[in-house]
Amino acid sequence: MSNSAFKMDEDWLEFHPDPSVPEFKVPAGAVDAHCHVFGPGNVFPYAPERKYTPCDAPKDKLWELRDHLGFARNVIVQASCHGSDNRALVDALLHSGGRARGVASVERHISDQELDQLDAAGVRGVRFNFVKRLVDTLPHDTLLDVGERIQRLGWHLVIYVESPDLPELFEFFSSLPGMVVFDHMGRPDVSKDPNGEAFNLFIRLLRENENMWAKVSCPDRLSLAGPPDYLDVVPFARRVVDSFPDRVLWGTDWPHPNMKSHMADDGKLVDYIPKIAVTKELQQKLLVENPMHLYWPEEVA
Ligand code: 0GY
Repeated sequence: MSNSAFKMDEDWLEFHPDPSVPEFKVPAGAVDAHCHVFGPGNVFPYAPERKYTPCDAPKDKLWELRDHLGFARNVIVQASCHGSDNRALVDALLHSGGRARGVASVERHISDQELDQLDAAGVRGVRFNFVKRLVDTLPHDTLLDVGERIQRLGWHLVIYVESPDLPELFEFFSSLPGMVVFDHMGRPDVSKDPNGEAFNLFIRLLRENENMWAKVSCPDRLSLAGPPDYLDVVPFARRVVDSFPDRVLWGTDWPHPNMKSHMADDGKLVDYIPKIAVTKELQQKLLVENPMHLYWPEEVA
């Protein structure tokens, strides 16, 4: 596949062309709660300030994957290559037949009216990126300001941060208003002890702050052992699921931006789920109840 308006990075790994059919059957109504749409670049240009140029990963491909894996819904998360231009995200939400909700990126000067428009399209949260290779400036002030302003809409914050940066950000994150979701378990170093100091701090953050949730996603990104089982990530994700069964989400992370070691087979990623959520009850919470509570609360009794 090639971009019509943008040339993807030389070392870009494209999403898997033919993912396997998962052996694990996700429960009815399951939500893929972390995935992206990219472009197409000739319709929705990538942001000038982006740190990478991806391959196009348009909405129709995402719907195909959703159906192939057996999911019912998607939560589409704005990625840094689109900056704070949420048009590709909004377009996907408006063409999802109500089966996708979104997490946007916004600038501090966004108006209440613009926030209302995003809300009408299906946005339910705002993402702030503290991963230094992906952004030029860290968003402390904007986060506090926007974090307060989105409370009237019932939205939540999504934070992408890496484990080495958590100690200095711990107090700041603890002061944030409303619900806060951490991407990819705060990116632990899985060569370390899942019960050691670094991951204990992430667990403590969630234990001390009942407003905080975690995505137990991206074993492919975190693993040093590699595919297809990503066994070195399992103890970390299991610990989070077992400790906070009502505050965890799971997503494919399709189209897996910035993967360098390999490209995940999305079907195998689904087969990873029962290793980290080991009972039917935990699977139901992880894949259905929790994401429905956060993204489609009006449909939950
Ligand atoms: C992910 C992870 C990555 C990229 C982004 O916004 C982004 O560009 O989130 C990454 O490079 O680790 O969640 O997609």
